[in-house]
Amino acid sequence: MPKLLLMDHDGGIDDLLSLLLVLTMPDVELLGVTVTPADCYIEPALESSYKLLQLTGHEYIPLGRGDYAGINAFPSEWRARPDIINALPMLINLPKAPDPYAYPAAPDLLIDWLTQASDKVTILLTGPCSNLVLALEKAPELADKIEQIVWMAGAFTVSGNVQTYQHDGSAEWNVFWDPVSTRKLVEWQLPLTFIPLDVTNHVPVTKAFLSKLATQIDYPLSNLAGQFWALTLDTIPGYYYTYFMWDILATSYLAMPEQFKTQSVRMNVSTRPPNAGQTYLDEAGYAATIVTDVNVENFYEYLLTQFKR
Ligand code: AGV
Ligand code: CA
Repeated sequence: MPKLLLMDHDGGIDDLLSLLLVLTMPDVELLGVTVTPADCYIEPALESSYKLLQLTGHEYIPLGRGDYAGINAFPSEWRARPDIINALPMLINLPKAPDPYAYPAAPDLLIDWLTQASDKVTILLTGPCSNLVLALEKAPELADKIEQIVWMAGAFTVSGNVQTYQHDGSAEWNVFWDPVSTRKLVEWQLPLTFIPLDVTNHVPVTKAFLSKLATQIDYPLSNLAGQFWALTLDTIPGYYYTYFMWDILATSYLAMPEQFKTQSVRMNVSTRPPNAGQTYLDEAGYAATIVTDVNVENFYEYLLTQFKR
C-alpha cells in the first residue's frame, strides 16, 4: 500500500524541487497539493506547481490556493524570485493552468481530501502551517485521519534564520511567518516531526553536488533540477543567506527515515517579540519529534538517484 500524502508548500525554489522529488517516489500516492503565499507570490507559485505536474504526467493531481496572509511577511525580493522558474526552457511553453482565482481554497480542499481518504494520511509541510491549522479549526474531527505531519520548520539548538527589525534572530522563517498558528498546531498534540535548521544546516546547496548532478543531465529531471538549484546560488555567501536543501531534506525523510536521527522532546514556541517564532525545548511544553541529524552523503546520493528520470 503506498503512503497517502498531502503536501502544502510555499512556492520557493526548494519547495518546487520538493514537489518534483515527491513525484519520483514509488511508495507515495500524492492526493493533492496546496500552496501558501508565504515565501512566494501565489499566482506564479500555482503556475510552477501546475507546470511541474504536467511535465511529469501528474496533471490529475489537484491544486489548492491559500489566501491567508501570515503575521510576518517574507521579504518581497525572496517572494518574487521563484517566478523565474516559469521562464525556464522546459516550462515556459507549458499551459499556464486555469485562472489562478479559480482554484479552490486550500483549507477546504485539505478537509475534502482528509475526509475522503481511504486510510490515514501523511502531511508534508514545506512552508508555514497556516492552511493546515485553518482546516483543522473548521473540522477538528479530521485530526484522527492524520498519520503524521512532517514539517520543515524551527530551530531548536541553533540560531534561527530570521534577521529583521524587532527580532533577536532566534526564529526560523516558516514559524515566524505565523507563530500563532504554530502554537495552535503544537497544542493539538498530533504526531508532528520537525525538520529544523539544526539538521538542514548540514546540507547546503553546493557546487560539488551540482557538478555531479550535471554529469547526468541527459535525464530531463536532472537537467531541470540542476537549473533550479543554479538559481539559488545568488545568495550572499554568509551563514544566514546560504541556500540550504531545507525542504528537500524534509521531503527525503518520507522516503528514507532510517537515514535520519530523531529525538522525542517537549517544546514550545514564542508568539511575541523579540523572539516571535522561536521554537525551543521546554519540559513544561508540548510533545513533538525533532530530527537532529542525517547521513549527508546518502542524502545527496538519494537525490542523484531519484532525478535519474
Ligand atoms: O527557512 C527555510 C524556509 C524553507 O521552507 N524558507 C526557504 C525554504 O523554502 C525561507 C528562507 C530562509 N532563508 C531564505 C529563505 C533565503 N535566503 N531565500 C529564500 N527563502
Ligand atoms: Ca519553503
